[in-house]
Amino acid sequence: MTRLLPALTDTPDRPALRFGDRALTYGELAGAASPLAGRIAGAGRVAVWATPTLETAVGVVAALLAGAAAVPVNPKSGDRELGHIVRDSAPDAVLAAPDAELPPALAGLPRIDIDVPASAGPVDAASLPVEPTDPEAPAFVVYTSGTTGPPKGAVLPRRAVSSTLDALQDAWRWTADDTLVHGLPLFHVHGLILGVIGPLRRGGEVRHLGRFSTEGVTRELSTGATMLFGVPTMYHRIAEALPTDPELAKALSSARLLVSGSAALPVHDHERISSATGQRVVERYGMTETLMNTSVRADGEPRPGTVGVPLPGVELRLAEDDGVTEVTGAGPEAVGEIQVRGPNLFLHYLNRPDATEAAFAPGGWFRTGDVAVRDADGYVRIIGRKATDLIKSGGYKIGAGEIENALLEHPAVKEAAVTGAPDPDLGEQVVAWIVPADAAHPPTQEDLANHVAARLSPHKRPRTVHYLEALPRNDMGKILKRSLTPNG
Ligand code: MCA
Ligand code: AMP
Repeated sequence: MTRLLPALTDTPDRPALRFGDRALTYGELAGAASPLAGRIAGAGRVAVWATPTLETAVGVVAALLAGAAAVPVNPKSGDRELGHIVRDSAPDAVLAAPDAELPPALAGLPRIDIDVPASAGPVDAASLPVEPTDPEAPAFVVYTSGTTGPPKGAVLPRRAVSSTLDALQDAWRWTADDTLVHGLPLFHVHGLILGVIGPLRRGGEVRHLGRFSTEGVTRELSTGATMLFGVPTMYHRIAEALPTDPELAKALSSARLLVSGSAALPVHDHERISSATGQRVVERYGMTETLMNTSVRADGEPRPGTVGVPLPGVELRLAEDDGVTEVTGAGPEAVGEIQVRGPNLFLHYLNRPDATEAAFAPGGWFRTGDVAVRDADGYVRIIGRKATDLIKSGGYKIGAGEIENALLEHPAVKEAAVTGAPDPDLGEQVVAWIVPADAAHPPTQEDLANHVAARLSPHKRPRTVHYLEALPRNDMGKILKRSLTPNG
């Protein structure tokens, strides 16, 4: 495996990318990315200011061509989060759209503008940069939250990217004739690796909505798009809109494949969508560290409430609480932590050998922390997760500890605990429990939300704040999060 994206030179006239009214064929993409790759040749890692734009896609393709690991950065990252990512990943440069204003945390890095000329290319194969031949060479460093501390950078090798995308080709019958539409952010695996590099590896087209809307989905699926990717919040919003939006129902009915992932899609939303459109949403299950593990197959039996079966090449087992004994049998009693092994796995967490070691069980099994059961025919049902301090909100993974630390830096906060609460739209929402420094003058909810958004990211902000006189603690002083219920 050398070329990750053979269509760059094999099918130069076919459409590759469309963001709003700007589009590139494969030839034009090669023409824009190839000189940029030349400019970053020799770099170990490059940060990519990952706005939902054509420039981000071109920048990432250039990094892949140059053999530099791309570190996609959330352009809404607050100063604390961004400072950590820049220090930890130590990129050689930052790639950004020419009109992007970069915050001070990135000011110390050489900036390379991602120029997308109105017409460039095609480029013949011999003139493209020589990509790394080592399948273990890092392709991406993607930051992901843990229960405590700042986010960890998962180092993803080229073979993880190619193997996961090729397994999805098989599971979803994904071809160059597919046009994918989505409005996912481009700084996570879902929107970037699956949602941009996925179609480019197949030689098909991706149309990005800039931001998700049911109108955008309707427009693109009515004008040639064949596949939709989204997080459950997006499918929930679709399900809510369907009863009063016949055009949306018609557009979805015409799609070849609707895929949901990043969190569980409630059965109720599955049912509302299938009764209004005749389509079954296909769920797949993955993780930043493992890329994709399982999926309902396009040619398989849809089974709402499950994430399907292991993808080709992925080994999956359920492990007992000791983390090593395999759970045998099937059915609701055979519960265990999902552990996976295969070419889809990351290499390690950047600068965190301790966390990398803790993430693996003997034999190279990666501990996902997700708890599941299996149907007799192997379909996996995720029923929970081991860590209560991880929250999935809108498909984003959010660590409670990271938000607690940020809240404790607010001068009006004496003590803080963070939990997740069920939310019909976001799946879970971030809830903060605060002991104010001065009970007579507690900080407002808006103040605390802005404080967290400015330091970490807007999606990590608490959506609900409860004020307490003291946090419930056990004799050891540990916060009893299970006692933190609105009526408790
Ligand atoms: C709101 N905003 C603020 C504040 N409040 N900004 C600063 N300070 C504040 N206090 C801004 C936000 O930045 C945003 O701006 C806008 O207001 C709305 O924000 P929010 O309310 O958070 O948006 P939402 O409508 O609730 O978002 C729902 C969503 C989003 C669109 C579904 O959660 C989303 O895109 N989720 C996708 C997550 C994802 O891709 N996960 C993949 C990771 P603006 O309007 O400008 O944006 S998981 C993964 O990759 C694995 C491998 C997997 O399995 O897929
Ligand atoms: P992240 O670390 O942000 O990549 O998120 C990975 C986590 O998202 C997994 O460990 C699961 O908890 C969750 N996840 C992803 N896809 C699904 C799905 N289809 N159903 C349930 N949970 C999912």
